[in-house]
Formats: sequence, C-alpha cells, structure tokens
Amino acid sequence: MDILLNQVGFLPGTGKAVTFRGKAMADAFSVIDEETGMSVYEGKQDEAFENRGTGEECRMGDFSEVKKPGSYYILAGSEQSPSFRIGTDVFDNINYDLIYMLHLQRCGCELDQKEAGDFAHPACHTGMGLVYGTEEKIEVTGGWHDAGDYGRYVVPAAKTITDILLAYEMDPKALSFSMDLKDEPFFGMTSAGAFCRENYGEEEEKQWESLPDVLKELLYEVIWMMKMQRQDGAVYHKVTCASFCEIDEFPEEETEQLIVSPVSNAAAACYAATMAIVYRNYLPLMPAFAKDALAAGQKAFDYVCAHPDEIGFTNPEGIHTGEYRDPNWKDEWLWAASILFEVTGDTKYEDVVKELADTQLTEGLGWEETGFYGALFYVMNKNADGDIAKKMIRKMEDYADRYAGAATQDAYGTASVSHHYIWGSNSIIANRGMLFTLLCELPQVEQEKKNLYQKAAVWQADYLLGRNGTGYCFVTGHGTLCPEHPHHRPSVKLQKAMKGMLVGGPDDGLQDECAVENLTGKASALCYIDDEMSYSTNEITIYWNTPLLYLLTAMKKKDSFKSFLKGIYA
Ligand code: G3I
Ligand code: 9MR
Ligand code: ZN
Repeated sequence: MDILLNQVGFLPGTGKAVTFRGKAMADAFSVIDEETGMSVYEGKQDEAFENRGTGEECRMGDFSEVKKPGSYYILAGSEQSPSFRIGTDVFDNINYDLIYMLHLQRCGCELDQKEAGDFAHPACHTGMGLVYGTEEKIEVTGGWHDAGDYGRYVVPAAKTITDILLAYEMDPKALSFSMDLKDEPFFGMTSAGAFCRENYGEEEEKQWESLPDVLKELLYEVIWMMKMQRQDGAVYHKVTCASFCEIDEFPEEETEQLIVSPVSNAAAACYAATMAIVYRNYLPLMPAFAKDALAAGQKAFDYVCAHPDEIGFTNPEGIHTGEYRDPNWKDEWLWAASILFEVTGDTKYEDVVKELADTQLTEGLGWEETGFYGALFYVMNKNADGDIAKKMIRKMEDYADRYAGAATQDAYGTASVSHHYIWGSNSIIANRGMLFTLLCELPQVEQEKKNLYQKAAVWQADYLLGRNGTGYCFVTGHGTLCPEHPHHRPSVKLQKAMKGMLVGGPDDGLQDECAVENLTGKASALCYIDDEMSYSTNEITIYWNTPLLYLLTAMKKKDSFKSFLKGIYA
C-alpha cells in the first residue's frame, strides 16, 4: 500500500494530509465519495523528495477542503487508499476503546463475559504482597495491569491518571460516556459504593454513584496507588512477581508470590503529583476522599524533601520485571511541587519549583522525562511568578518549535528531529501531539505559533492512525491495517488482539530477538513488526493510550466544524 493516511478518520474542520510513496504513481489525486463513486476533490501531489526517516521517495497531498461528512477513499493513478471517514464523531469509538482498555486491564477483580467478552477472567493477583527484603506482607490488590505484562508500577500509573484527568478537565462532556460499569466487588468489599461508604461515609457513597464512569474507573487505579504508600509517606516503586510469567498466561494464571519492590523518590514524587490532580478533580465530587488523597500526596512530597540524596530506583537482586529506572527523579519532584502549589497555595511548594526550575525542565510528558508537566501546572497557575513562567514557556516553545518544525520537513508529518526511533516511539509522538495542543491553550503563546502547533498536533494523530511508513494504524481494532499480534499476554493466549491498545511502534534499537531477526537493516521509521514476540516494538501500555486519548479529545474539541457548519449548511 503506497497511499498512506489516517485510516480512522478526519474531523470536518481540521487539516487533511496524505502521503504518496514511490515514484510512478501520478501527479494528481482524487478524493472519491464512496457513496456516489464521484470525485469530490482533485488535488495535486507536491514535489517528490527523499524522506529521511523511511529512506523512501515520497510526495504529499492536501485535501483539507473536503469537509463534508461521509466515507471516502483516495485515488492516484490506479492506486486506491484505504477508505476513511470524515465526521465530527470519527474519534468517538476509538476514544471509548482507549479508555475501556483500562477497564479490561483491571487487576484483582473478576471481569465477566458481559463486560470483557473473551477477555473475561476470575480475580487475579489477589494474594498479599511481600515487601522486598522483609517478612512483611501488605495488601496491594487493585489497579490496572501496566502493559503486556501483569506488573503494577507507580511511575507510569502517575502519567496515565494525569493524562486522563487533563483530558477530562479539558472536555468533561466528551469523557462522560457510559461504560456500563457494574457496581462490582471492590477491594474485597461488596461493592465500590460500599468501599466509599466504609471509608468516607454515606454521603460519599452517594457521590460515588453519580460519578461519570470514567472517574469511577480511574478511582480503581488511584485507590490501588494509595495502597502503595508506606506509613512514613514513602511510596513503593512497584508490585510484580520476581520475573515475568510466560507469554501465553492469563492474569489469574500468574500465581507466584507478589513482591513489593523498595520505595523510590521517583514513585513518591509521581504519587504526590497524582494525588494533587486527583484532589483537584474529585474535590467537588467526593470531598472526603479528595482531601484524603491530597494529604497522602503531601506526605509523599514531604518524604522526598527529607530524602534528597536518593540515587534512583534500580531493580534489586532477584527482581527482573519492568524497572522504570529513572536516576533523575527531580523533574518528577518539580512536577509534584508545581501542582501542589497550585492546589494548596502553600509557598513551600513554590520554593521547590523555584529551586528546580532552572535545571529540571526535562523535555517531555513521558514517564521518565516529566519536566513539562511541572512547567504546565506552574504556568497555568495565575499565582505563578511571571519571570519563571516566562522561562518555562520559552523552553516548551523552543521544544515545540523544533519538533513541529521537523514535522513540516517529514513526508509523514512526524515530529522527530533525529529520526531515531526508540522503545515506545509512538508514545513519544503522542506526547508531542499532546504538548502541541496544550500549548495552544496558553494565552501566553502567540497565535502564529499556535497555528503551527495545531497543524503538527493533527499530523501526530494522523501518523499514529496510519499516515506512516509502516502503513499501520497503530491502535488495535481500528483502521484498515492494525496490529493483530500485540505483545500482550491475554491477547497472545486468545490469539486475538484486545481492541483499543496503542502499540509501541518503531524502535531501531532492535531490542528483542524477533526485532533483530526481522528488522535488521531497515530504516529507523520502519523498524516495527506486528509479532507477539517483539516486545520492543509491539507491546502496549496504559500510559501509551492516554496521550493519544488526550490528543484526539483535544482535536475534537477544537475542530472548526461549527463555523464551517454555519457557512455551508445554514
Ligand atoms: O534514554 C536513552 C537515550 O538517551 C538513548 O538515546 C536511547 C537510545 O536507544 O535510549 C534511551 O533509553 C531508552 C529508554 O527506554 C528511554 O525511555 C532505552 O533504550 C529503552 O530500552 C527504554 O525502554 C523502556 C523499556 O521499558 C525497557 O526498559 C521503555 O521506555 C518503557 O516504556 C518500557 O516499559 C515496560 C516495562 O518495563 C514493563 N512493562 C511493559 C513496558 C512497555 O514495554
Ligand atoms: O513481556 C515482557 C514485557 O512486558 C517487557 O516489556 C519486556 C522487557 O522487559 O520483557 C518481556 O518479557 C520477556 C523477557 O524480558 C525475556 N523473556 C521473554 C519474555 C516474554 O517475551
Ligand atoms: Zn492481576
């Protein structure tokens, strides 16, 4: 297939780009309405050029003028593209699936046939967790499995929760769909409602009942996370077995002893940041719970402040699961300080922001580089120091200019400067898209820059949904060509991909045997294989789904369809 474009669809008002690969095809292209078979738009292909990331000759086309909802395909010479839709609702299903996947990743409770289909399973990982290096056992059930493995890790959980709440804050209506959640057994109690009543009172139980499903689902992760905190405020890094289980085991089949890894400052700082945004969202909804969450976050923050010499988490002897090794946890500390300052107004947090602002603005919204979360929560606060905020914005703009600029030079609009793709590259692209849209929210950013960021944001979504050199829409169950064999244990066991999962994507480091065998010698951007054994290119995670969810939600919110609607159909 040599016509590459977003296979999920386009919003009426946003830009629409397509990439043609190879020399011969044609100079022109047509957009064909599937219903009538008629061309609705005749376009010209841009000059051919050698594309850096993929090493192929490419041409680009633009059909932004086509705005009318419907189903279409593109014709160039005798080549036909996958069909795609235009409509205001094109992202509704995928967004739902991106969230529902989290529900399906639930650990510690039964998922029945009705809610999970073939992915139904009895409660898993219900045993007590043995605290590493001690005889102590603690109760740490709940939360979502992180990825293709069944570990539960605090650091990536923080990004997951934050992204969802940022999306929810931006457009609560868009995320207030029903997930048909039943009031299921919750952490050993009869129901989630009962859990809330028991811990926070009857009023809170009622409040819980009226939460939108997405906020109920999120609580499942948040309350697990709260169990990962030690009495003194420190936070355990993760709970996993000693090693990953076999690739075709269902969750309840992994029955080895659960081990709670040692505490880390990365975990504590992420935890503090998460509890602050949880507080901000749940305060009007479940105030008793929200205050508890904030207090827990503050305690974790204090722990970090009292232990500034920690060198960062590494897997202790005998533990071989995901490490989320991040020797620099100070950017997480900055993030926590920024949002705690915002929600409490306490200048002790701002003092930490001031101390770290020069050195800890690490570039990104990743699980590892979190400096821009710190920056965003600070600059959005009306009580922020003007000079510091200005510096932070400049740093984010420089980054965004660099990557959005690179995107304009790439045949697929990819926001990559080096065209060196690493493990989870798709999430890096999604994170950049998310940042572009967030910068568009800031009044301090000039309109001219916003125009570029908006375009670049759309291109990142397009890239992930099919406009890339591999031709894959990287979300399972969506698009014409999507991963069928993700490195995801339940999917491997069933030989059927769970839908709504964003895979890691190209990784030129060839970090697993399957990648070495199949991808050696390929151009960086093409180092992807839809094989269940390729965990470095084809795994999935909860925190790769969420920046894409944010990006698509933001795009839908911003689409200029309304003004278009007035102009053409009114
Ligand atoms: O930071 C360096 C960078 O300086 C260098 O240029 C580049 C060259 O390859 O590598 C960068 O490091 C990479 C690092 O991620 C950056 O975040 C490593 O190569 C890469 O191996 C590492 O990948 C991580 C992977 O675990 C292996 O540790 C992924 O980010 C992380 O998402 C992934 O997480 C796993 C969990 O451990 C277990 N659960 C599944 C999950 C997803 O695969
Ligand atoms: O399934 C594991 C995946 O979640 C991890 O990201 C990956 C890297 O840590 O490891 C996978 O597990 C493999 C292990 O590392 C090596 N033996 C084979 C395992 C399953 O493919
Ligand atoms: Zn489990």
